[in-house]
Amino acid sequence: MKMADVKRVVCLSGGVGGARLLHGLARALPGNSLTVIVNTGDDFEHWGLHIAPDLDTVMYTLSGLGHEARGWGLAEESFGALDMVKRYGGDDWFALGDRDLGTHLMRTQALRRGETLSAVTERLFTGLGVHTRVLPMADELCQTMIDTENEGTLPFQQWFVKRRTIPVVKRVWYKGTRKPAPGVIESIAQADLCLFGPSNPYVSVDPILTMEGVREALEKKTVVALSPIVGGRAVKGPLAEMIRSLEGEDPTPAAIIRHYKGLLTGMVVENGDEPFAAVSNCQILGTQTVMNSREDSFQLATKMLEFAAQLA
Ligand code: FO1
Repeated sequence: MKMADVKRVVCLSGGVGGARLLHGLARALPGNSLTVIVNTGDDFEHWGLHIAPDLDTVMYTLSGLGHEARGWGLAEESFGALDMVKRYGGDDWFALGDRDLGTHLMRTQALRRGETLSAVTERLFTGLGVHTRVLPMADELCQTMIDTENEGTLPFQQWFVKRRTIPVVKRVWYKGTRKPAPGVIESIAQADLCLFGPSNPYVSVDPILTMEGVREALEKKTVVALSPIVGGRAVKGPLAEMIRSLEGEDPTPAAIIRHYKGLLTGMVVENGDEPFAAVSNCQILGTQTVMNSREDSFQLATKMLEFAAQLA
């Protein structure tokens, strides 16, 4: 397929790395052609509010309001409310900023009056001037649960933020709905290309794949992933250790390809990583994949789209 014939693209995404690629994809594609399906397995209730970290990371990144270096939260932020919670002896392990709180208040209020997560997500994105179509993977909760070696089962944020990913992971599973949000299956079915951001397979992409019909819809499509492993290390987060503990393998792009069990048509890997990505029936493009600027994201998105189009 020629790039000019690509009309609809779907990208599955987690938080930080995925959001950086999305920024480039949104720039590289004509308006209305990109649909993003975001992991909500990280969602949880904190201080009585519904927090959706990956949706917010995508929203803040696409709107240009995000904290570039940290990857999550807002760039211009203060933590006065958090300081007060600390003084009262409340839960202070999850850093909600003062401006960020506005997002959680609006979302929680809307959910309590019966609006769906999809509907409030659309309203919040539009409010920040983001017109890319972004769908949560589900309207109801489906929470990523981590079985650890020494500390039992922890909900994702307790393991990731409170325990700083120290407890060794034995198993990852998903508790809650399997019903995808409206538009999820349809957007995949209508897509010319499907992409996976450089997101952690176990805690960012797999939750989306467990939604009913998602894997089956993707099996009919050209699916290209951006490798979250570069030079034998995770670009961000605990993925390398998870591959070791969950698969008993070294962290390589090939381990990620095998994990998806035949779902990937192609993978984009870092220059030099091609020999570590050799798995039959999966085509490889080696290029610069680490995104240190908006220009890097745009260049990488363009190359990934051209590669995927050529495989379609
Ligand atoms: N990540 C942290 O490591 N520590 C935090 O205190 C923290 C607060 C936070 C607040 C709002 C938000 O949207 C995200 C936040 N994150 C924080 C990031 C987030 O929990 C993780 O990066 C994702 O869930 C993993 O994709």
